[in-house]
Amino acid sequence: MQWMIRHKTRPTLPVNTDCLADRMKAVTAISLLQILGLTLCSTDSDDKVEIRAHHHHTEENVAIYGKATQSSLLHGGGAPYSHASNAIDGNTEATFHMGTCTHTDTQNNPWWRVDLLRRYRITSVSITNRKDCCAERINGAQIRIGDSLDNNGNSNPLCAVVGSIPAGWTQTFHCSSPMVGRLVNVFLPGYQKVLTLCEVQASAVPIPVCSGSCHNGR
Ligand SMILES: [Ca+2]
Repeated sequence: MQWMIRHKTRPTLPVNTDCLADRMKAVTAISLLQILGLTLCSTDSDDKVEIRAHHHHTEENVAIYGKATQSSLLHGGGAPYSHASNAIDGNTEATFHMGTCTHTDTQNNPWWRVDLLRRYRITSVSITNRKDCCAERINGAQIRIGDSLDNNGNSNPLCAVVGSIPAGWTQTFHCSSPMVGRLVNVFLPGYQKVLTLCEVQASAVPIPVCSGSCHNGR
């Protein structure tokens, strides 16, 4: 029987466990690595175990690490203030002309999306609403989380629906249970709508990447 200990920055180290002493060393090493916060994963073979670095993360806003896009851009002179990335610039200033809010054109079913670039377990999403006007525009927006780009991601599972957010306020919407995905959409269904978001924050922890099933951390 052979145990394989892998680390993403180190070569694979075969450990011969043919005798009891070597087996005990391997078990001790695995236990120590688990204590250090590494993830133990099994491969398809019962004879191999993979150990991957996995830090025990606390929740944080992961949206700022992502890449944002939206269904349209306000036309005319306001366009430079309206880009999708303004909702993940880490700035909750809510006066539109400060240049840290998004703004679609007037259209049917506008949407905004952030690709988090990896999968996370997301517990809540916070939205900062525009302060200087038009606070009611956000009413009815749907927060959707998942991995599919079908319908631009707007058909992914629903986390929450925005009732209303007072002008300039940041309001947090908790999914009924944590949701896994790399895409977070804010979708505003309806005829001739405008979607403006001054900041979107997704509170989440990363999902460990394992080739097999993970026994510690998932
Ligand atoms: Ca912002």
